Amino acid sequence: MEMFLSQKCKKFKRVCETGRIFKQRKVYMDVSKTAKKIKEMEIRGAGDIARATAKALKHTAEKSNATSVDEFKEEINKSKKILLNSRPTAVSLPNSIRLVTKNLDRYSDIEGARSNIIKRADKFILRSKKSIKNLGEIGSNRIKDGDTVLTHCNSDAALSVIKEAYKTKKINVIATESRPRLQGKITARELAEHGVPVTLIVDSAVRSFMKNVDIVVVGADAIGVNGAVANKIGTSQIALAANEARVTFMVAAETYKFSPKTVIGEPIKIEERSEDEVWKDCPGGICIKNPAFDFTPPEYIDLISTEIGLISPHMSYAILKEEFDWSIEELKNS
Ligand code: RUB
Repeated sequence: MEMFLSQKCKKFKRVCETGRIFKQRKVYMDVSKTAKKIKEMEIRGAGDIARATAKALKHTAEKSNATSVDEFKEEINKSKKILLNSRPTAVSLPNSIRLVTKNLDRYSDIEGARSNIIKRADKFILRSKKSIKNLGEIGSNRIKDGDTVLTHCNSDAALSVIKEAYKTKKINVIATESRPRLQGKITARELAEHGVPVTLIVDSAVRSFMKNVDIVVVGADAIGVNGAVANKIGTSQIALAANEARVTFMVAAETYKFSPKTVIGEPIKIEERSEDEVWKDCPGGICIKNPAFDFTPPEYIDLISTEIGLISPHMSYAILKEEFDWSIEELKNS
């Protein structure tokens, strides 16, 4: 009889364990879906990537069936890893994780840890949206009535500056196509729907048009401690053409686009995407390179419009110090 009971007990335990693993897998399934969407660019643009990341961590916390705080922390850490592997250049992704999971180690009970993640994720998403609005208002003051603005790719931050300027000034926008994924078409459509006069040009036409441009406004995926800006491939060529024509070059970026790890010498990684994006049925014997981003050196950047004001790229260290309260030791170990 005793043996029979212990066998039943073991079976019951196995069923419970399988159920727990299944529920755990379900938690990761949601995070994996978000990571896949980011990788395949269904979710794209550094700000959207950051907000989707915060939302995915919030869902992990909400859905967790962990039975101990250590198990909960393990689930969050695993979710972090899945998300981190999705796209390498947008520093907004690790920054969003850093801000949402901050202080997690301090919690010794599941409910405390859970509500900390949920609150922080909501706060980050709200703050991110407010930042875009604020930097738009600030940056728009640099656009004058009658200006022609050139923008590249599709950036919510850059569009916020442009749309804010359009509220009170007559402006024209030139949007570049942004090969190979053609995000410039999203920008052109969005501006046209907003009523802003917009002209779409191919990327190679930038220098020809630069003589008609008053100000360039682009977004950022990451900004290094030296003030260099990583943004959609082609941005640095536009900066070069703007510099030659003495046209103001402004970057619109929330402060969570600054990269803390560059302070300790970690380089910003430029994502290399599939060659299929450039030429799907490419014949043999041809090598295709498809870097998604490039670096614009600080010398070519006049201003960065952030939610806490207009800054010179040379102020990057100060922004990093103010935004993220880290020590060098912490950065080395994170
Ligand atoms: C998008 C891109 C955008 C920045 C900033 O590249 O380079 O300029 O991400 O965007 P991709 P936002 O399409 O490859 O993601 O201001 O929306 O954060």
